[in-house]
Amino acid sequence: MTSELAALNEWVHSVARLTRPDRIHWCDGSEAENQALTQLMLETGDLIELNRHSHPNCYLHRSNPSDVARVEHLTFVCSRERETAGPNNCWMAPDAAHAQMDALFDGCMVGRTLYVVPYCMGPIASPIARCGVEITDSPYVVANMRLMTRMGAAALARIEREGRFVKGLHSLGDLDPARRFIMHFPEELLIQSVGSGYGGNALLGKKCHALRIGSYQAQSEGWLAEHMLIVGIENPQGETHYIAAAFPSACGKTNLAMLIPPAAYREAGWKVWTVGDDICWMQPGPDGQLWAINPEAGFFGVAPGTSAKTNANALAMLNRDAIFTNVAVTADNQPWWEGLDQRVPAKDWQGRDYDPANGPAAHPNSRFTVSARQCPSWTERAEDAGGVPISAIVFGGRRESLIPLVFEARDWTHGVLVGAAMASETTAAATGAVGVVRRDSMAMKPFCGYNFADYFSHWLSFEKAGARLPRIFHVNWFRKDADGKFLWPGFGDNLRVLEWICNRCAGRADAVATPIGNLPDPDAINIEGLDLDAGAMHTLLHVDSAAWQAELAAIGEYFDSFGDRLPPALRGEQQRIAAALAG
Ligand code: GTP
Ligand code: SPV
Ligand code: MN
Repeated sequence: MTSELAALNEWVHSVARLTRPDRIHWCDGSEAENQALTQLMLETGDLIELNRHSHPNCYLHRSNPSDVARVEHLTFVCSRERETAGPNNCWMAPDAAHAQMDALFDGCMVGRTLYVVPYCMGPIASPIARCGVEITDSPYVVANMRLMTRMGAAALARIEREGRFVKGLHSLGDLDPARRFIMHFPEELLIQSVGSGYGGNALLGKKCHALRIGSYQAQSEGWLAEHMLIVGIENPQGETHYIAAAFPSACGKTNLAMLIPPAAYREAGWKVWTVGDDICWMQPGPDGQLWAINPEAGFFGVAPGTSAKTNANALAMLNRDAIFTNVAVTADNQPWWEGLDQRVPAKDWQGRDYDPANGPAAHPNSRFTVSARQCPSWTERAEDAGGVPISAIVFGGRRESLIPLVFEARDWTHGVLVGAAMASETTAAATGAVGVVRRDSMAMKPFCGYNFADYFSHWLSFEKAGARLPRIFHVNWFRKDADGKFLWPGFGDNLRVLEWICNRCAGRADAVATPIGNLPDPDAINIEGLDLDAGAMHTLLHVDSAAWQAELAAIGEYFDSFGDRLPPALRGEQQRIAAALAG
């Protein structure tokens, strides 16, 4: 055995001595292994087979009703110094966190199997990719990691070659929320999670590794780990622009990543290519551009609202080889959720006979897990070791008022301010109140593994000699009228806005300069064929100076919370815009 594998082996055995599993299983990612695990989960009830005619090889998992979303208040960054974690993270001293976690892990796998899950985040051959090993006692986690990452023998071979990997230790524990913690030790490249089997808390390659530990590594190594989709927009001339877009959880990344162009655009020859729907790792190439990979291999997407009308590509990939978590089922055992169609479900997400008095049939944060290759708009470019070049970075939030449909930052520093100042209404993707506007810088509030002030400085540092950085934009698909109805049709029609963005990148579209940034000319967005309310475009592109002055003051207060660590360039930018609005 090489010394690299010996080190991994030693770690696995030290974990086994603490957690005392009945068995240890090293995952190779094979089909035979997956079938055996599926069989086991059908026997234990962890999985329920769905209608094998309409949905072959699809399964339903019902999680513990207290364990259905990420838990930000139980998620910690345990850096040596509190200031390294910053005001944007819960912090615990590493020694205290280790003592607490060791007590919870003590004997937690008695009677269970310990699975060793080697995985690679990104194409196996990519220099931007990074490996990890997750130890877990949940076969559901193994099955999901197999879809979401490059899991098994190939990842283990890369680990053996490189000797470098992020360690993740996960146990379901007893699923009691009082004994649930998701701990990150960035200086040790270590993640420990106990008491939850849900997505981002338990599939440690995703938010824990690819974003929290990833962002920490990216800061010291000169790259970016972001909560962004990556999509290619090909125009009728065959020119493709890759766009990376950061929207908070449940704010439209999966939908935008696999958008289907409106009929007239399709007929004209527009195409949309999906590279990623949640996470983007990018680094400057020798040509000065930012090159991006999707570190994931699958989608863990929000089910409610997914329909033939809103996201036909998603529906098309969900009729085979998929895992559904906390959705409802119809009388003939097909998966169902609110917004799918007019059928009435038979059982709700908890397996009870459906009764509207109990609330939605599918949990609002119910999800599907599926291999990215099943998406009709998926592109082989997602396997490119070097990634794809990014033309535009787009920030966006869920804001019923104030924020225009689209605007463009004047330059990189302004763009970093636009990202840092982002705010959005909270959603069901995390526990807690829904619909409350909060600052969510770069959609990374729950995911940045270090102090936001240092993260903003890191973003600013990309502007240097030779850099050919993407243009930065902000969008808002969620403006509402006085009756609470969305003003913009959204979904496929968002391509109309992306068209303007691509045209700006290619130097083909005009813009109107305002204190908050550059907005499209009123007729620069193609609204042909849309049934918009009179005045909708005016409202969507209006800059309300008084309301924006209040917003800039609020952004200034938010920046105050980072004290002296805030980069002065951001403060200067905020003051400059505030003055321009007042003037
Ligand atoms: P995470 O996986 O949690 O990171 O979420 P996400 O950002 O990928 O969000 P997703 O695309 O799954 O969308 C979440 C919800 O927003 C779904 O219910 C969608 O139907 C809805 N949604 C997405 N795009 C639009 C849009 O353009 N307009 C409107 N009104 N709703 C949208
Ligand atoms: C999100 O909440 O942003 C998700 C789902 O993408 S989770 O994997 O739970 O983080
Ligand atoms: Mn997400």
